Amino acid sequence: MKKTHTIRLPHLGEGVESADVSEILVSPGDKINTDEPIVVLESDKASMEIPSDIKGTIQEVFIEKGKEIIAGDKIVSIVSEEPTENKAKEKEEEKQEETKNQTIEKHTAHTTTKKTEHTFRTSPSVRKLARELQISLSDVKGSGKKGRITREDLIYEIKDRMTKKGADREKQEIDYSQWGPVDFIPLSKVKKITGTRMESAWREVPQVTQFDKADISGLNTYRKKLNKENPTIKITFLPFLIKAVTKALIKFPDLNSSLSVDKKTLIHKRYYHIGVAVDTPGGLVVPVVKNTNKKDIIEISKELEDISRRSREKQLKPEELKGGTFTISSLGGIGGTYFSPIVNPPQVAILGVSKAKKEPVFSTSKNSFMPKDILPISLTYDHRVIDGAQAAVFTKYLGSVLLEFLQET
Ligand code: CAO
Repeated sequence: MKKTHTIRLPHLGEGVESADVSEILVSPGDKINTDEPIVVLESDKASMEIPSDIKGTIQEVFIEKGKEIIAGDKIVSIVSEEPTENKAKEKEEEKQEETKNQTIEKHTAHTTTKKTEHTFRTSPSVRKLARELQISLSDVKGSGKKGRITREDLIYEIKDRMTKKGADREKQEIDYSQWGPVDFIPLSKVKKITGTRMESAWREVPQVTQFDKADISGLNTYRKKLNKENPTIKITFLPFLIKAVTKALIKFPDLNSSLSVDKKTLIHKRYYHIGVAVDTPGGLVVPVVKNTNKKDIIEISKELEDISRRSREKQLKPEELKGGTFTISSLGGIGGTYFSPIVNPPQVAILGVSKAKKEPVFSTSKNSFMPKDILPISLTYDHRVIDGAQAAVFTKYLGSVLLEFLQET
């Protein structure tokens, strides 16, 4: 049986005699559920929503936006679709609680700017459920009008938490000792930091590695000559690589760049600061050799000797680890043929260098194989910025620059 109910403005709390209608959320003909808001009121101390305690269809709206109303005034009439007597009592209790909450809010509104549970827009039943499940409403994203938290929003938050909890459970420590003896080795601070950076670089940067070989026979002869002329310093392959890479970066500025945060702009850097991966007992550190376009092989060699020693002695200043535009990771002193280094964001490329070896290379002019010093190089690049063809052209050009050192001998 259908029944018409009139919703009146309840008593708003101590000291609040009236309120202005700031928003009317329903119109005649609208279907409304219990707990759904009908109107938003603003008093001089607080903003509050008046929910319906009846499920039905709005028949008439008695209030006007901007007008003041007082307790007892008619708000709307609703034609109910089912008997509501049993539920009405329960709803009345919740309504009283809501009014109590609003009163608390009113009292705290001028005393603090911190949001309390009462300041979030939601229905009493959602508020009650959140309280029972010990979920703070500040953690729930409201999808309703003016950020109102609906029952579905709360359920979504609960599901989200349950999924996360499930994932955490999957990550639970495995008891490896069940299969044999184990030792627990705490990671060094540097290793932990490197791990986090590598993880995010791997996740965020779509990276590809281009492998190539460079003939460094001439460079090696020149290096030996320089070493003889400068007996107080040790000149390895690395300073030559730094110089050659710098020349290549000047020619291909995309590789000496960073992507803007909104990923819409490429920032070309017109300075050349090369990071060098140094293996230390505490883990990997990457000090930066600055302005490599303005330094010669001897200056870079001295600087490399100094920073690799201070890296191992943990004597680097934080400034010396910043500002790199490109990185070189050399495992040439150790061995291996090729490896794929990981891009060091916000840089967009990194060069991996492996151990040079004598290899037979066919000479068409001599129509025979000649022994050459061949350096394996691997360029890993951010594929959002650099295309495969660009990377291949870069490594080819780098090879030609390394070959040019032949002319210096
Ligand atoms: N091919 C052949 N020999 C090489 C070479 C190469 N590509 N690179 C270096 N060598 C030789 C050097 O000439 C030197 O030999 P001599 O003593 O006969 O001259 C010897 O190997 C040792 O060199 P080095 O490694 O001490 O010096 P470097 O300038 O080449 O490198 C540094 C310096 C700091 C980069 C290096 O010591 C280092 O720490 N490398 C490890 C970097 C690393 O861990 N990268 C991996 C990052 S990803 O996990």
